[in-house]
Amino acid sequence: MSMYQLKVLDDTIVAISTPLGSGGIGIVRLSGKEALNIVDKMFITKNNLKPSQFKSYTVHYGWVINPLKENKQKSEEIIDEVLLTIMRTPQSYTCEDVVEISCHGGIVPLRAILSTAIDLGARLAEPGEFTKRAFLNGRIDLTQAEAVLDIIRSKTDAFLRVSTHQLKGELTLELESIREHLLNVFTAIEAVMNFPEDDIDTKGRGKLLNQIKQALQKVKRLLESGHQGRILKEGIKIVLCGKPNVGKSSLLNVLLKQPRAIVTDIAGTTRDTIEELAQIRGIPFQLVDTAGILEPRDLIEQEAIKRSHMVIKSADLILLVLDASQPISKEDEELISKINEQNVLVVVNKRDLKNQISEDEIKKLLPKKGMIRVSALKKTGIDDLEEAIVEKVLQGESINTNHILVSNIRHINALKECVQALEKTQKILADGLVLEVASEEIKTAINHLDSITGKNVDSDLIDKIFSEFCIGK
Ligand SMILES: Nc1nc2c(ncn2[C@@H]2O[C@H](COP(=O)(O)OP(=O)(O)OP(=O)(O)O)[C@@H](O)[C@H]2O)c(=O)[nH]1
Ligand SMILES: [Mg+2]
Repeated sequence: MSMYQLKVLDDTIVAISTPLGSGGIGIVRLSGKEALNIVDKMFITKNNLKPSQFKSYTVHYGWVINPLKENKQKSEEIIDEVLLTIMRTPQSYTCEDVVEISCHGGIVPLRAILSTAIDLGARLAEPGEFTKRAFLNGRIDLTQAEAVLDIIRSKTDAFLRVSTHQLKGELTLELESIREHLLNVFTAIEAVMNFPEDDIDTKGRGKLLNQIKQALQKVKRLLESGHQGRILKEGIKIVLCGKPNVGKSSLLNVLLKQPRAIVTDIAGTTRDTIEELAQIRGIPFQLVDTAGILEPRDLIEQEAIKRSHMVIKSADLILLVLDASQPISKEDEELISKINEQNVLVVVNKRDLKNQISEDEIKKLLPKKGMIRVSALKKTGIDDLEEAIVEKVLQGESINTNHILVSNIRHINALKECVQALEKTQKILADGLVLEVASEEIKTAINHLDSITGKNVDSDLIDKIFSEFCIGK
């Protein structure tokens, strides 16, 4: 057990756990040894029972009072009418005694209850401190704590599903099974090292190699899922670019299913970049419309061009919009040369008009980029466009949210390190080199796995992870 886990958790924390604003219900949550004693002093019921007498998992109706206000009539001490939920240690969110006070969801009652609890000896919780206690008390591991944050922040149903799997501990289970595998190899090598007289022969090394290979495959599979996991978590930035008047803004509106950007037949309608979030087949997208202007006529247009260039560079996927009713021009080609290195999907718009652009031309100018014909005006070809976008983003794979998907960059980095260490081990064993070095590498690989679950991380990292949470969680 690290120093960190030995840190005493003997103070009692309190926080407002619901968003600050008006709502039907607001919740103040307390956790710690003194939680029940503190609430005893600030809660009254008709039958005069005290919260410390209540059974776990029971709910009680009553009033929160401020016992510290002196010389007031009893009615004036009352802060709010509340329901009290009791969850006793160890079966609670934090594993400690937890009391939730559900009051009316307004800033004033919430703050008054909070400050009364603080006056009675509770300490204002740090961001994520309830979840941190659940981790330090061993109820959840780090991947599960991180899943809590992912659930709160998830932008799509698909990512919510991924996160709930992680919260249930499925990633942990997989990591544990890999760890066990490696531990077996480690023990086998250590045994040989301790009894050098029965040094392993080629056959023995082969067996160990095989086990390392299996573990490596599992780690790599997890790592590969990181691509999809990241997409579901972070979303994809799609930038619409093209000459003026080709229909970029019209297309943005169609994809958003709402008339967000101004559309006119005047070239240079869009000047500022316009950004909106959209969900296409469960994947979160940030759609960005840009100005089509090529030759600035004034300062505003100059700035517009600068902004377009900037977002184009940061795009995960560019939709290059062309106007089917006009032959490809020098301006189009100029633009193409600027984005050719990036991930591009060609969208030939205005397919309702007489076509002037052939597939061969596009293939020559933008080899292997993919092309789709649509009409933003008539809203045709949009399904195919959405499919092509998803295909481009997922590179032909489909997302299965019922599998373990690694989505956290911290996990991905640790898995990469683990792969490196295992590949080194493989090489050492295959080349018949010193076993000591191999066992060191396996230890390194195991340590990286342990850093994911939180078995082996330093306290600074833990503090950093939980500081990203909101207060009250
Ligand atoms: N016939 C036809 N017209 C379209 C289509 N899509 C857009 N338009 C028209 O083309 C004109 C320009 O559309 P916008 O969406 O403003 O074009 P843009 O690319 O955003 O132009 P800038 O903002 O100036 O760069 C408008 O008159 C649209 O109605 C289409 O699929 N078919
Ligand atoms: Mg526009």
